[in-house]
Amino acid sequence: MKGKKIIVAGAGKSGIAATGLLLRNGAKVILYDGNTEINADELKKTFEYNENFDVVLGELTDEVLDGTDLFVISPGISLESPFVEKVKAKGIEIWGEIELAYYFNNGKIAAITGTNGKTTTTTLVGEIFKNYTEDYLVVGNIGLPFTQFADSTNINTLVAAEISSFQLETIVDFCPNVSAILNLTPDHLNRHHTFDNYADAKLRIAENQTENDYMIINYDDEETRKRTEKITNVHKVYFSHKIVPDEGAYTRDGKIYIRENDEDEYVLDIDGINILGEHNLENVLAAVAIAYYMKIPTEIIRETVYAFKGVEHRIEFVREVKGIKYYNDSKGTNPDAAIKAVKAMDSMTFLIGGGYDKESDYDEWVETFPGVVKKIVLMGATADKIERCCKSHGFNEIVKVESLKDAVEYCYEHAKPGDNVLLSPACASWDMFKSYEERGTLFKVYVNGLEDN
Ligand code: UMA
Repeated sequence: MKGKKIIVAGAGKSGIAATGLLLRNGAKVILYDGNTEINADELKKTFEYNENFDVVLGELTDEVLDGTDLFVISPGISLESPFVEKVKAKGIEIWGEIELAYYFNNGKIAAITGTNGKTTTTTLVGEIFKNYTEDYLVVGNIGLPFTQFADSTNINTLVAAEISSFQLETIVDFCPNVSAILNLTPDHLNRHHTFDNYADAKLRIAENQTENDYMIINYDDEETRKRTEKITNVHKVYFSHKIVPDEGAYTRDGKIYIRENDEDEYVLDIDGINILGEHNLENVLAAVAIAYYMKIPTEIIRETVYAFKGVEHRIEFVREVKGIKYYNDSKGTNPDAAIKAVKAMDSMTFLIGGGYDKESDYDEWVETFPGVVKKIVLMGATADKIERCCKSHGFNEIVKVESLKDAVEYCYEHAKPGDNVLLSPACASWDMFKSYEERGTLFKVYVNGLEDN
């Protein structure tokens, strides 16, 4: 890279990290962004090695492009953008930010993709690595660009990377030691146009892998299983909670096992998992298989899974008080996400809902209440609207409160041992809070303040 002229497109998180990496390693970098409102001078101050650095905003001219050795593109930029067409026409090589990170990487990579569950699985794999070694990274679509750390890795570094379809569209040689596809349902069709294109981008995660590498596949997700059938270049293993695969992770009699060379190794008891719902059992199975094939001892996998409380604000177990379990799902900011949380509840539940009005439709959410929700405790701008919706579905166990604190206190006074209390508002937080994070954090403060005697 030394002395090469490289254009980095996109001045978001990925572009800034990629620029920093390239400057540290002696390249001449032009950071390009279509947004002319960006302050170029401020941007220049970000980098220590800024004598080889320039910023171009707005239009990308032939003059800037001429003599360019490499074009590094951020995941948010479509390959169909007119300026990218221009780059292709000039025969300049295009790498995604992940490809650039891979070029500098010396570590062992577990790359995780799929439509849902990527963040939870990547976080759990990262926690497992953390309990095994100090030399680990959790990077990628999860929010920390891989390029920020790629050149500080060594052969012992373990990398847990969440990888999106956008990032996979622009790989060249990227080859993880272990790849995983969690599931495939249509998403990002505005960029990929068809489900086939989207799925094909995801499958590229295994494109450069060999028989010495592993690809972990969700057997129970038909789309994933079928679409990976044609892949033959990599050692494929499966995870399932329905069948016993020839090789991989599976469940039997309430336990998770790994099967390898016709031998079964016990990993953990499903009872010990603290993240709820079938979707989370799949995430745990995936993480177990990924960690196992990254050669992490099963005791460490077991201890980490037992200690893992999930991603913050997503069906996060907070505490048990007087036999009542409290869950924080403040990230349930729309009915779809909130439905997953209700479905994940394993006993009768006091549900705290309501918030900022995004004009969502609450019918499907309310339809999941019978047999699970004992009482809905409503607050915020949508309280009346949700109340009407509940009543129209014949669900009348409704209480309205003025604040989140009142909601927690009501549940504390009325729930019985064995019940759950779940904050999963199905609404954004902005009527009463700055963010869903603030709402979730306050919920935890109130719950942690409850007396347990
Ligand atoms: N830009 C242009 N021209 C364009 C489009 C964008 O110049 O045609 C510029 C914008 O003006 C902006 C910059 O590109 O300045 C933004 O780049 P970006 O969208 O790639 O954003 P980053 O901040 O670099 O964040 C990206 C990922 N974003 C996307 O894939 C859209 C982040 O995933 C990721 O966490 C981050 O890199 C670190 O690796 C976010 C995401 O929404 C969370 N991902 C999707 C998802 O999870 O569903 C795939």
